[in-house]
Amino acid sequence: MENKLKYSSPARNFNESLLIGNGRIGAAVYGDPKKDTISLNHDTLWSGKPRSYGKEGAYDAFCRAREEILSGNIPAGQEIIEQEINSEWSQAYMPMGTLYIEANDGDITSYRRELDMENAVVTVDYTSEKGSAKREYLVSHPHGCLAIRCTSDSARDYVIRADSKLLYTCAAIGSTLAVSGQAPLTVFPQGHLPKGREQVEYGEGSMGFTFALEVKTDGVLSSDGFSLTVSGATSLTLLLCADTGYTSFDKAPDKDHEESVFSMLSAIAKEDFDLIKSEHTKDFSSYYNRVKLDLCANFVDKDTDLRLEDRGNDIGLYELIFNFGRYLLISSSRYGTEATNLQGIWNEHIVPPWQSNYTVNINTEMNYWPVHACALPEFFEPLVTLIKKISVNGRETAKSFYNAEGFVSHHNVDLWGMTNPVGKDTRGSAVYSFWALSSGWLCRHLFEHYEYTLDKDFLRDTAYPIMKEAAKFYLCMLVKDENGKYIFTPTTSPENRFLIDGKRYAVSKWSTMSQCIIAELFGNCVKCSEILGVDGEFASNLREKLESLQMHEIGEDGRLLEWDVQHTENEVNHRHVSHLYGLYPGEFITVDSTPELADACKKSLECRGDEGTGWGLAWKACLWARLKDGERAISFVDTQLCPISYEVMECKNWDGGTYPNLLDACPPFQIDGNFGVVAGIAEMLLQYEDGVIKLLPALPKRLATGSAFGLNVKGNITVDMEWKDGKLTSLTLTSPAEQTVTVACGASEENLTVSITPGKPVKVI
Ligand code: FUC
Repeated sequence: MENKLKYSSPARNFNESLLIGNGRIGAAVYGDPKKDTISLNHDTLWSGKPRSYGKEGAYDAFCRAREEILSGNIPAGQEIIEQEINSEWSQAYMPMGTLYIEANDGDITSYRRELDMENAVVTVDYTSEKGSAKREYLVSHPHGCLAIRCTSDSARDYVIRADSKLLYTCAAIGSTLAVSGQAPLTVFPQGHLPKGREQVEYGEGSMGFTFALEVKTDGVLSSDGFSLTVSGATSLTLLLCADTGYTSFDKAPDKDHEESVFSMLSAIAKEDFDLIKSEHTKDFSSYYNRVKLDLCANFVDKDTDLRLEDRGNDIGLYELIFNFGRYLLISSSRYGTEATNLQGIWNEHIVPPWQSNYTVNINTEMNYWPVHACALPEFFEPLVTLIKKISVNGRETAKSFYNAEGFVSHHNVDLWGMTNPVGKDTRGSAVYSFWALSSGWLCRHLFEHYEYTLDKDFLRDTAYPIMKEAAKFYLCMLVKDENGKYIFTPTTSPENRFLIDGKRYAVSKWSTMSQCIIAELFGNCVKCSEILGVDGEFASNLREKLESLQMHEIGEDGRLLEWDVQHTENEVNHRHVSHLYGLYPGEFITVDSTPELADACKKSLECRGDEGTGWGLAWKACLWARLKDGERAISFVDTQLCPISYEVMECKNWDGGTYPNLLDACPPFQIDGNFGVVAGIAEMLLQYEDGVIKLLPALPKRLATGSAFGLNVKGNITVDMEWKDGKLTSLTLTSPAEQTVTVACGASEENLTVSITPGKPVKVI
């Protein structure tokens, strides 16, 4: 199994650095022995503070906009939305600081840099004029710190410094170096600077932060007040803790972070690096090794960045990208931490691309697509935390913008749980911001968590109460159209536009994705009511709406309709494929049960083309896998593995790929594609469709022989399987829940019925 990323030179920028993290602290390691750079993040360090999520006059404007759209005047309706409804932007995820380790090594004669994903340790082994040396870097979850050890066979001198791009002060005293600072109160997104404002503004009440490190060495330690100097050391250990003022999304960030950092640091300062490392690797590998994918690849003795050139032939790369996504998930989404944002927990920019926020019209959801299939249900909890925030703040938004019950969120969320549509005073903003469906989409994840884990307590106490409030919002909003169908209106289809008289518009009477998300939420609420034996009347109301809810339609050209009418699209190859939600992640369309709709999806995909952003490619891999076309599915993984130079920092043509450090290039770096591709590969091997477990449903020829151990499927079932020349040769199912399941193997029509006894592996084949 491929578990290592390997390089023969230090990173030149972030896109070549190696990422480590414990969900809270994130670090990007550059690994240059002479001047090492380690950029640091903390998952709660964001600009901003709690605010209100309503807007005066918004509901009145909404009513007027709705009237215009329903009467066919899209330009007038969209104008009202953009001028009178759209509101404040989200805040941004901040870089915390950078740590530098300088050493007097002289010329380097040999160099290796590796990330061992199974143990979550980065190592740099090198030889310089002074002899050989090694560096190890890890972020420990059990000890809550970043730990770095530099060892060498002869003495070295080091200088250790730190700084931050935010407002900060730095102090070095004794063996400690500490940085304290303040995040901005407001960061405006790139390209959206209101007149008379600064891109980055500081002000009262924003988030403070501290990080501090303790040095342990056999050398002589001194300091000049700002940096630490170590002379004549063969061993140097740095232990770093960090914290911010954040306590809760609805409270001023006023925690004493300095006090908390120093108490954490003093608690671990005595710990030996070897002990920290052994507890860390034990902890990390226990999650990482839950799943094992072996595609019988030949060993390739090449640096990882060079292997990307041979994508499509180098089978081990599929294992590597699959394992890397799981590695990133375990490193960034620990129980009790914040959900992974656009850049996971790793961001170096003070004005990051798209604020490094939660973009919830595909990106955040994609981050959590692989979590259950890859047997990491605990790592889903941070998303629940995020959903809980919006379920509170979104009540104000529902009331203020729509005069509706329940709660709603739009396309952006931040640490503070913002829920309003963004794009204040911005012409053209409706295409991304006027989309009130993320609260519905996020609820699919809550119900899915139950379906995988069968955790009824979670369903009763957490998932269903939130789902019900989300459903109430859409219930209030539905109106009957002239055909007697319930529609959610007006809306958009993220982030696509169509042409009217040669001009681009985005707001429509209804969109397929909006309808699908509502249908799914209502359907799942009905299931909850049955499982929990509650809310019978509410469920009947939902059932009644479901019967007349506008759903999929096929256009004259055989494609699935994206909007209420077959508009001429502004961009036929648009990167989003929102109207295919019902195929993936939704479960409305399958090749067997709805073949016509499946064909329409195929046509839509063909027409959209085979290019895309990193996440767009991953989504298409999942969609083709659901269409049972393994060859097409894997071709998107190959395109995603297309090397993107470390120097490419922004998007030009939405051509996605992979940076040298295997991070997904939207471009720029966006972590969603790394997670989406894991889901895509898992979908090729295992699906759950219409109550049937489908094994190897979309197996590409080049993955004809292999094994996968530990993948999970709905029903709390763990699947271990081996296959040879495209045929399943061994299958074992295990579950803590007694149940009888139906299993279909490969393309064969024959279904098997399997009875599972709790905790006892059942060998089916
Ligand atoms: C949506 C996408 C972009 C990008 C951004 C973060 O706006 O359309 O491609 O992923 O989110």
